[in-house]
Amino acid sequence: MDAATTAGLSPAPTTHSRLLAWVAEVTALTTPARVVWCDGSDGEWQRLTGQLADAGTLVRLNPELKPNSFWARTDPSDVARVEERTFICSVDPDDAGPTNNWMAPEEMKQLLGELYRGCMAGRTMYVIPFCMGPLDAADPKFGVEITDSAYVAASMKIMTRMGTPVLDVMGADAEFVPALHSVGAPLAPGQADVMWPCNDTKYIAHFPDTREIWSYGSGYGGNSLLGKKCYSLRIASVMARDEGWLAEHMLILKLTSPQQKVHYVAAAFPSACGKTNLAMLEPTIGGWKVETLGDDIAWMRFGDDGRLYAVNPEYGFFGVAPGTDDSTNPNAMRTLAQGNSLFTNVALTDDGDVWWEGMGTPPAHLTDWHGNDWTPGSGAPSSHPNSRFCTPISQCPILAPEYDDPRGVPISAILFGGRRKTTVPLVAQSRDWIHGVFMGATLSSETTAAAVGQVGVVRRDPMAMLPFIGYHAGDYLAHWVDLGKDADPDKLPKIFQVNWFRRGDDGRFLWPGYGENSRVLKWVVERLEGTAGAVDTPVGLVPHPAAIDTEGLDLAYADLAAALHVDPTEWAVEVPQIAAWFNQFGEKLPGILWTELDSLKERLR
Ligand code: SAT
Ligand code: MN
Repeated sequence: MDAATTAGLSPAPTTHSRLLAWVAEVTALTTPARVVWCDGSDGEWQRLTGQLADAGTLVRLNPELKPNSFWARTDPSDVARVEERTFICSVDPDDAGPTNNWMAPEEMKQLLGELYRGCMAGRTMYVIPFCMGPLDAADPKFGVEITDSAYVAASMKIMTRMGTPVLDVMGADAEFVPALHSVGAPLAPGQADVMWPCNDTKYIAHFPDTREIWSYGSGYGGNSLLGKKCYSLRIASVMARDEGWLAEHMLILKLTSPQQKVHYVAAAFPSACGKTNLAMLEPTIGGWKVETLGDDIAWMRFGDDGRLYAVNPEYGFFGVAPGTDDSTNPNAMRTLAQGNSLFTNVALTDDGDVWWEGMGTPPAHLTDWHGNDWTPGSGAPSSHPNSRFCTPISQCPILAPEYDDPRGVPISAILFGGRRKTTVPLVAQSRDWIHGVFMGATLSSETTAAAVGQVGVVRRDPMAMLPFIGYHAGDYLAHWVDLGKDADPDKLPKIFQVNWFRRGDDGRFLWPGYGENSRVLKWVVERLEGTAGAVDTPVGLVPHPAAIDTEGLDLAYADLAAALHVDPTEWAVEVPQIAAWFNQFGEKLPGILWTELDSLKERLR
């Protein structure tokens, strides 16, 4: 079947023969009713969102409150990433390692090939050329997503550089990552569609050896917007291993001190632990300024000057909605106020705006994420804890102008953070690169609603990349170690560990977080510039409470001291857990990380 004729629209807008062949092959396999090549235009957005609104998948929000914006509700079973159904299909099972699900590539392709057969019947197949990172990069990273979800096509316009400009730069033979997605819900002739088509059977499959992505059964962001976690982390981490760079789950921010000194900071936190809030932070200390470059993913390469430069491959924010408001993240609220956004699984107000938990006093009536009437007495939250906003990065009022610079920005500091009630101090600086890699390798966090499964369980999450490393985690840690070996230590970013989430014995947060985290960033900068002191503790260099600027902050000294406290008995519990964590990587774990663990044990004695 010929894609262009099936479309009954314009002919395929490319002469890229491998792309045309792949589109023809997928068309023949999945038998869509029509094929549409996405051009990325505003007209196309209007068409897609209009059709989705007609179909009942989207509800148009009040244009006076949220112009050109829409509310979506998913099937209640399709609300988060499905890590159990996510596979790294390397040829050698050892390349997937103990932290990934593995299936042989031929076996997965056979299995999914059967599921894909006829799976787009009655639907439109969208072909979305996209580029992760600036199009004018020296080595632009292209992808093409084929999907039968108009919601995905519309979301990809926000999250990536996509459409005709990408095809133009791809020309006739550029390399690209083929990324196939289907919701797995074919329509028989005359069959009415449902609001959120998806399938109980789900597979999120990656083929790192051939750099392909096949996703089936889910329409939810992280499972279906394949440029994001699937490409920019799982596949890109493999590219990065092979090409000597890093693809990381990190925000990028620009920090300017009152003396007008600029530092760029990258920070890794697991999903739903506040990356978007930190990326858009409004400092509470005078004279400091934060600007945003990215809130989720950083690609980092060494520049000719020996420094590590970071680029945000994305073009939008896909942030957790609940907890976001004018006090916790005013810049996100200003970004959203401009409209042009999709909101998924939040609540709808009676005047056609969105609402979610954390926005202050709830209205007397809402439509909740299930589509039901909701009142403050309803008992259950109005919004799913992993409900999301999807909004263009260009609307961020504190966007750093260099966010679009293909050379990226030189990183001075890397923060590794997790959500831990106990043990881990508010901030600690590593002694050197290897100690910093050890901090990242042993990072742990309580699980959140961003992935299907139990919430609040502590798990190790190396560099906040546990669900996103596209190869053996031991090899990944060795890659981090190796990059430091060849680099000039003075030019390497300094590595810090942070924990905004430590609690007192009474369960209350010891540190206020949000904008107040600027006080921790200030100490980080003072460490970079050699002007702040630190206490040498068994786990790293920790500020004395007096070294944190608390001017204007209503915080008991005892709470700050407790937030910074390193308790050897708590850490003694951690040591065997780290050893068990390391043991599963066998020979692949760089020996130097065992040496780091031994030194930690020694210092704890
Ligand atoms: O749904 S996403 O995977 O894109 C968000 C996240 O879990 O970080
Ligand atoms: Mn994320």
